[in-house]
Amino acid sequence: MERILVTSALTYANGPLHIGHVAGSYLNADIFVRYCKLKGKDVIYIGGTDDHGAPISIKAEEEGISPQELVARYNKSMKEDLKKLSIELDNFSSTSTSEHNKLSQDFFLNLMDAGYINQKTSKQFYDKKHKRFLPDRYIEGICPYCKSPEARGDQCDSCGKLIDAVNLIEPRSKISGETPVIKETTHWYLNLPKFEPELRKWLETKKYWKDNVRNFILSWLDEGLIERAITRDIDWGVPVPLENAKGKVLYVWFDAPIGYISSTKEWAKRQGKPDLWKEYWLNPETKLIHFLGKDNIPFHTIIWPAVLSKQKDKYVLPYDVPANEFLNLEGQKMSTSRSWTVWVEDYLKYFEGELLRYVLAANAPETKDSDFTWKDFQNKINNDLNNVLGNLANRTFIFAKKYFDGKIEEELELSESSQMALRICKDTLSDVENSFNTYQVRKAVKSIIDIARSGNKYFDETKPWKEIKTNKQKANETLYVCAELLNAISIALYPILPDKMLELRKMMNLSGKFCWKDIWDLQRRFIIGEVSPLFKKIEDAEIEKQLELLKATRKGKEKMEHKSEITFDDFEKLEMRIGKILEAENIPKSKKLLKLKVDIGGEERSVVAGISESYEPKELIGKKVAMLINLNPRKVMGVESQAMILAAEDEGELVILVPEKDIKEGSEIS
Ligand code: B3M
Ligand code: ZN
Repeated sequence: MERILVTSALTYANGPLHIGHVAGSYLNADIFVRYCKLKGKDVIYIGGTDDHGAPISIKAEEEGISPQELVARYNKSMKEDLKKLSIELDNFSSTSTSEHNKLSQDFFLNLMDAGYINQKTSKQFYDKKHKRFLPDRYIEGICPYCKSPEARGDQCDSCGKLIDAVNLIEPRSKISGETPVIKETTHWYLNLPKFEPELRKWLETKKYWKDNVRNFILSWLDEGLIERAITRDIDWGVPVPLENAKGKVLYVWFDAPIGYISSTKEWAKRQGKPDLWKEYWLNPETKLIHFLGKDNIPFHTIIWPAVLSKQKDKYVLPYDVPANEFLNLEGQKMSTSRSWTVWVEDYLKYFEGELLRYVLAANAPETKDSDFTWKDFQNKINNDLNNVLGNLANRTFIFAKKYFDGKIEEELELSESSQMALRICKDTLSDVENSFNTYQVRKAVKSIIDIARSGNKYFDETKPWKEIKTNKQKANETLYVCAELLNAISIALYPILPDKMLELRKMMNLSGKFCWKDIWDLQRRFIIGEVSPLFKKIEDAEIEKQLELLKATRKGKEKMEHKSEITFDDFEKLEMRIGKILEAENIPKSKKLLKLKVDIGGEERSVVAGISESYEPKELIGKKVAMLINLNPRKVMGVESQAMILAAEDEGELVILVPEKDIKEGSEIS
């Protein structure tokens, strides 16, 4: 029997869930799973947190807590956030369980027995100050391929290439910031070149994979596979199960995908059928589908199938790997370290979870990077959901309640335009099926909203508000056709907006059990029950608030750049006094400069100040301000400046410094 096993990339448990995770692999997987369920397929959805690796131990060290505490915290918070977004995994596990440790060690030993692992001594970076090796993300430097300055020891985020840390240009230790030394260490390597012919043959059968995924793999293979170390010198991870490997752990990317299996095992146990996982993983008819972001492609399409294929048990290999590209935020690359992201828990303080599902689905980074902007969020909710879909439901229901006591009769004899409206809907639904089957969520969303759009047009053209006066049946016909469209939409849009569509069906007294079979059944009456608007408009002020919050969190995270220290003697050289502005005027042809005349205590100075974008000349006259008066005089646009006004800058706005109470001009500042 065909079974579908869907996974979402296991998220590093070093921070809470953000919209990049949702758009990258959770939402698209959830939508696909919900669609499969609509179709009555046997599908399970598995995921969890990736608890190992340098990002976790670095973060735990920073916070002064154990890695175990850290991962438990984020595993819990992610689980909660996913639930609030109606992302329903059958099991959400973590890779720091003992079951997972054991399974990963078995995987390693099986590969070793099969002759695919070699032990080698190699050179590695070592931090002398902290007396430890620096694997992967413990080291940063310039990418040897694309020259990005922020490459890490294992991978470059800019070009996606995997990196051998010793090839980094200008390497520096992430813990001490110092240039590391090179030391010898022993590791175990996966002999990828030995897999190459088999992998190529297997990939030949994957012509149906998305182009972005295939291209990525082909370029990888063409560069030639090399042996990859699958062990590390750190103390957080799955211990290498060998006598001579004390203190070494498995590389996080070796054990992480095994987490899909350990999570499925955990699920089976929870079902009270501990062997049930085998019916998925050890069944050649299972379709194993990994949803993930593009930076995870090589691990899932080359290393993971290689590892899976040499186990004692005969595991199914990935059937498809529908990788997404990246989601940017307001035109810039998302970055958690720079706080340029939207955390799900923050989002949920202001808006409903399903609205985010809609916008991320409509704008999914399926074939190229896409951009999340708050303005687009507002537009999509207000236009597609409120003005188009919400409006169709609202006008149909209100009309039915007002003139027909909520009862809409079926109509067998339909006018040309009614038949046409139904035909458009039916044709579009088969496009929608095709889109869902091929993970093209954006297209599916667009088609479904188009059904609602054509429904509104049909409503406008048939004018039931006119017909009701002369031909009640005609008015009923319009309502009947619109109700059929709404029924179809409620099922087709269920994978994207499950709770909203349940609400919609409740208003129409339709079954709350969603099933694709019920999408087309032109033989029924509808009874409209209690109705309320499905969506409400998002106001400009709500969006401005989000933009402000985004800017504010980022500002807090920006590193302040400091100048080098000076001595007190240096400071003493500055002569600063309070000056009173006597005159102020614009300097012709200059956008920023004002010409001022200032009294610094019985002596007048001419000053050029770059503050005209923040102040009008006349508001300055009479003000007392802080000034530096012994800077060499300079000519600016033909005017001599004999002193400087002190001002502070806040997001481009200059604010002049004034004494806290009125004091004499000429008073010295110290
Ligand atoms: N944790 C990388 C990531 O979160 C990694 C995925 C593991 S999937 C088995 O993007
Ligand atoms: Zn690069």
